[in-house]
Amino acid sequence: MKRLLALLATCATVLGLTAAISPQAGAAAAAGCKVDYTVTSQWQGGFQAGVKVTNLGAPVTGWTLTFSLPDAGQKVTQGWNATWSQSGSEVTAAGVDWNRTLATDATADLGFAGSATGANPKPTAFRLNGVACTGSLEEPTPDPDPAAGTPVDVNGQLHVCGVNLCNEHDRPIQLRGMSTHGIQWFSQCYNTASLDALANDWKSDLLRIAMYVQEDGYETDPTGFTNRVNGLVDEAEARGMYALIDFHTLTPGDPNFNIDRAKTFFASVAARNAGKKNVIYEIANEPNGVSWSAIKSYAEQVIPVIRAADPDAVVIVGTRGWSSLGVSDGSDEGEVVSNPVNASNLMYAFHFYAASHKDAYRSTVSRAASKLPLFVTEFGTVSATGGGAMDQASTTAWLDLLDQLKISYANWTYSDADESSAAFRSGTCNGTDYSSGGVLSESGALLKSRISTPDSFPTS
Ligand code: IDC
Repeated sequence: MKRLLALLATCATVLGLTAAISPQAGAAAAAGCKVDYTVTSQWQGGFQAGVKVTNLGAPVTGWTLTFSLPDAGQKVTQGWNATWSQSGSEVTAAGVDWNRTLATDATADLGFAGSATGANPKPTAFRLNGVACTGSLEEPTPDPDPAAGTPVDVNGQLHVCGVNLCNEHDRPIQLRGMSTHGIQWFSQCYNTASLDALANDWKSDLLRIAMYVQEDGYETDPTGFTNRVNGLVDEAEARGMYALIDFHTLTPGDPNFNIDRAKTFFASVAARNAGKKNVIYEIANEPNGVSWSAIKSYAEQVIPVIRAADPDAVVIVGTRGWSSLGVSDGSDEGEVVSNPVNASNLMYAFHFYAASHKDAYRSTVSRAASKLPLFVTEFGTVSATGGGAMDQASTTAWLDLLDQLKISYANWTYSDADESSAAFRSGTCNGTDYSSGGVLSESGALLKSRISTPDSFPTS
């Protein structure tokens, strides 16, 4: 009897499908919703998929997306950006706090990892709050005319526009790229072959240059480190990538401890690089154990030094609690919103480590993104120690969210450090191969697959 019911259900699904592709039925149900379903990767016994749902009807607050998985061997094992459950072939994804309100034409990007023991057909019968999503069979339309050229060719000098990072055409863009490890330890990883791979194979839009101030960094040799940073700015420029100059303060956590060094360093790099279009200045990596007002005071002293030499460059300032917008210190973005840095063309840094920082941090970013210009100048796929297991589900939830909000990001690290956050396997930088799949860590493989997809920089 059970089997018969299942069979009937399958027939109903197939019938539903047939009805949906007939032109009359498609036109009649156009007001419901649309789903773009994409299998982003597939392997023996499993797969990962993205589900982008667009609400074509009246605004909703609180929603449930249901669909069925046609093959009995298909099971959702993990999901993100929604609360997921499965009963038989029926899958349910319920909106979570940062996407539960969907205006008309608004979209939510969900995803899941699944097992598939047999065939892995596309799901059917997508319904949003019970209404059929007749757009589910549409193929996404490819960008008819993707802009040619490198990221810097296409976007030119950047500036902050509202809460976004905009290009020279005054259109919001998202930059996706990688951060170096500490250049005092890993300079062997930044050479012609590795930077070619970053620009050409990874199609990275940016290189973040992490110049630690302490821990054998800048303070031990200011001239030497300034020259090394400038050299990497030139390497990035030659390959059409943006260069994020990161004054990597970490311990001590109060950036004011380094304020004289910051003024000297930024006066020099800003004067030297003022004529370039590819430079962004990040003035304090991760303030910690210090109030927002102390960070703001530091920023208001360092920014004028940069502006005096390079008036039009974007500047990014770290936030309280290791650049968590205060969340890791029990605060939130409110302290910045109510007391912003007195400077224009400025963005605020947000950092996360996917295995440590999850829903509460994502909610903060979703909320803050409509009030503050945010740039994820550093994040890891692993725990905040830089090690431990990669959290694929949380990383994917984060990256989907950043894509949706057009928030730029750089991943820690483009290096072969002996820790799971590194993109390359230990020992890679002793050789010359940065391109084959074999040199990538688990984290590197995931990041390369995300960063190397085509950019869609608007030019008009
Ligand atoms: C870590 C490195 C590790 C190094 C340590 C030294 O991964 O090899 O020994 O710094 O300070 C941050 C920091 C970043 C950390 C990273 C991982 O910005 O410097 O790198 N992390 O712990 N914030 C959160 C995590």
